[in-house]
Amino acid sequence: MLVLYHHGSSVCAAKVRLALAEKNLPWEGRYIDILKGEQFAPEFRKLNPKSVVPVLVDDDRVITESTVINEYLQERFPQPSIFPADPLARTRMRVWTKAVDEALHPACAALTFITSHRHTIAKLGPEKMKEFLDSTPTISVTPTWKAQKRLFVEQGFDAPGAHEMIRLYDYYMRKMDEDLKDGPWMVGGMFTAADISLIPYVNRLDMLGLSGLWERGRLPRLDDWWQRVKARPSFMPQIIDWIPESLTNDLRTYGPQSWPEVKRIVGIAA
Ligand SMILES: N[C@@H](CCC(=O)N[C@@H](CS)C(=O)NCC(=O)O)C(=O)O
Repeated sequence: MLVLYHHGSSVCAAKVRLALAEKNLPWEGRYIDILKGEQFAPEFRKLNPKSVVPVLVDDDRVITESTVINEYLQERFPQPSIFPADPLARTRMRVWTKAVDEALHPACAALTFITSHRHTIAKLGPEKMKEFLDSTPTISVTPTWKAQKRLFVEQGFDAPGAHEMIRLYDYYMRKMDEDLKDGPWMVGGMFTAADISLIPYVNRLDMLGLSGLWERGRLPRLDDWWQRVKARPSFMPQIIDWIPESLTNDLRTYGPQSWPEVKRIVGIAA
């Protein structure tokens, strides 16, 4: 039996839920509320010392890192495949899954905390919020996440590096649009792990009311890809339905308030 430790707001966990659905694999969930600090519980830390979701347990085998988990699922359950057959297309897919892990994910964590999660965390009250920030291990979402998360929560857009992270996010949206010239999917005609890796990150911007980054003709190929993604049967149940209502409300309330600032930072004319 496949057991997934996950959370509704986790982009990385969403990648794995999508892969499981696209491969028609049954799984059981263990819900870890990462905005309440459940990832810091000693039992979970035994599974992943970084205190991050997702974690996949396949019988007694523990697998961490969302991209590695999706590779494992592909190798263990090859059909239906989420990897292209052609080795060169596979390299293009992996360049994308690597970019997500190395750059887009830290940019997304920063943007989400700056625009919305800082307000959600504040609702914990000062004592619980301090405990939440203090509990992050030294090596977590990234090797510098502990200190950065605190600054993003405390200072929002004024935190050091905040603007660079937002420009980095936008850079990858533009890069997606460029690669989609060979579409309809990220590496050509087949829906692959590259699309799966990117969907939760585009959805995050959409939920935060920041879809102006690609709409109104700015990134038309990305806009079309996004419509195709939303029409897939896996989209609603694996992405949207898992996001708790209170969190959806926070993302949809606080996110759009930051659009004027985001627009200014990436240089979209008024
Ligand atoms: N490289 C890891 C990153 C996992 C990660 O950053 N998970 C986030 C949610 S997407 C998390 O659990 N964060 C907990 C925290 O910020 O304390 C992966 O791809 O699985």
